[in-house]
Amino acid sequence: MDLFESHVIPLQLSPDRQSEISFWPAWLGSAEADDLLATAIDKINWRQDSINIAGKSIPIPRLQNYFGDPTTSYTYSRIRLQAVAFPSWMDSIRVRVEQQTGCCFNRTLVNYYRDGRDSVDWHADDEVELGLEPIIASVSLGEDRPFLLRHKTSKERLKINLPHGSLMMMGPGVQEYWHHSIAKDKNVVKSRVNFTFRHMD
Ligand SMILES: O=C(O)CCC(=O)C(=O)O
Ligand SMILES: [Mn+2]
Repeated sequence: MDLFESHVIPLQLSPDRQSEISFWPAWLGSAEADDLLATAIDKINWRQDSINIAGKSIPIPRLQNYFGDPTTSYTYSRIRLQAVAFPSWMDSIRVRVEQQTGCCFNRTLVNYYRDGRDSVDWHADDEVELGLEPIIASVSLGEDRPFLLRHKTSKERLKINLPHGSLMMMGPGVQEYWHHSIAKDKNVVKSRVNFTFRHMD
C-alpha cells in the first residue's frame, strides 16, 4: 500500500511538554471509503447501550460495538463491552492503520452516529486497560463532524474536521491533558461511522 505523509498538528500538554496529532485527510480513496462505510453499517451488529443516571437507564446517543480478542472486554462509563472477534474486512483496515502509523493496535471501538442528534460527550480515552499514555488512531467515514479537543486545565480548544476516509492519530500524553468530543449538530442529517484503534495488553 502507499504510505502518505501526515499533517502534524502540535499540541501543548503542559508548559514543558508537547505532543501532536497526526492527520491524513484523504487516507482512503472515496470509493474505498464508501465501500467501508456501507460494509460497516451493514455488517456490524450495532449495540444500543445505556448508562445509568440517578437510577434511570438512558440510551447513549450513538450505536457502537467493540472488536478484539473475544476473551476480553472493555468497560467505560460502566458499560461493559465484550469484544467481538475482528471480521477479516476490519482486520485488514487495522493492519493498514498499523502500517501507516507504525503503532500496534489490537482493539477497535466503532461508533455509529446516525445523524446530528448522535454525539459523544467530553471524555479522554484514559481507562487503565489502555495503559500509560495510550496512542489512539481514528478512521472516519461518512458525514463530516468536527472533532473537538479541549485542554483539561487551560480550556484551550482545537477543532479538526474529520472527512470521509480520513485517518487521525492522537499522540502520547494527549489523553492525560486533553478531552475530546463530537458535538450534536441539528443540521447534520447523514450518518458517520468512526473506528478508534487502541492497544491493550
Ligand atoms: O467519533 C469520533 O471521532 C470519536 C470517538 C471517540 O472519541 C471514542 O470512541 O472514544
Ligand atoms: Mn474517545
